[in-house]
Amino acid sequence: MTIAFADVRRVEEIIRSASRIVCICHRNPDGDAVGSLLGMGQLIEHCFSRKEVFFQCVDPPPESFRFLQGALRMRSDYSYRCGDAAIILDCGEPKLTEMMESHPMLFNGSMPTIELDHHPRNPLFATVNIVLPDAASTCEIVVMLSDALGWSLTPDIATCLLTGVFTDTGGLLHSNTSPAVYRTVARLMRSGARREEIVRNVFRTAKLSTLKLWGRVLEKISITHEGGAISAVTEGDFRASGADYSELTGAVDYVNAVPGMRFSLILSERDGTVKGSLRTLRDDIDVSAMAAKFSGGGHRKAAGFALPGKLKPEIRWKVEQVEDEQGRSALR
Ligand SMILES: [Mn+2]
Repeated sequence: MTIAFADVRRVEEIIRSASRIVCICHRNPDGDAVGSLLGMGQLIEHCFSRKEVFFQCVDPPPESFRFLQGALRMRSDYSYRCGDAAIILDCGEPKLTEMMESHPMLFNGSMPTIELDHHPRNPLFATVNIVLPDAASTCEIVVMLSDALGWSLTPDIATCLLTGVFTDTGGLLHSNTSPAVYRTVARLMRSGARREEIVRNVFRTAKLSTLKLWGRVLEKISITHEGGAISAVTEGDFRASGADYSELTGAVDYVNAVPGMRFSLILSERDGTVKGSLRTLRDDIDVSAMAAKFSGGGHRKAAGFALPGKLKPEIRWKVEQVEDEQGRSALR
């Protein structure tokens, strides 16, 4: 897994020629999106003191990532000026930026764009596309690129990047945790990444509202004929628990813990959209193919989709009449 030399040079050229650089990550940003966005942008600031860098995302960073340096600089109101270049991070497809209508210049070739991503079916929509499906996280790619360019990392930047490496591997537990991931972790810790800070803020902190939401998710698990563990979260569940949408992240790994399942799925409802989050532990199941049937995508073992609509609760109760030893009928 390497970045082509020609791409490294093209990235260098685009960054060198731009006076303003906007870094963009996907909506509902996760740890890898926030980490790679802040890591990449602040690397540029650290290496080129004269460049202006913007951190753009249509949604604010989830609270658990606000301890990262630069997180409070994330905005949703970037406006294009001449001399700009864009770096798009962790976006498996352009629509995940939610900027296609508001900022067509990002997608029609009228400004130089660089895309750093690890989603396998990425349509390669930027001027330079560094898309490595074998990378466990986009942060891993940012580290490779930075090293190829001879840039230096600060402890704060290394902490941003290690956050994405940790979250996209589920704390180094998912099957995508390759030897390269451990090398990247070592590389970042040598640069001063504060591992304990990430563990405390991201993996060992859960708000009361999050725990209540997860309680609802776990309560509602059901097993399908196809061997799936499925749960669903309605808008009512979000309201009742006081949780916001980002707090659902991670719950699917618990649903996926049911032994013997082929896959797990959490359906969730927000603003007229039903989102599906799919996981599997099995090598012979490709959940990204399942997600693709609903116009979604992702990785073989972790994928998702979003469809316009609402969740319709369907509760089936069956009344079965049985007779006890005395021949009396009873309802069971
Ligand atoms: Mn990612």
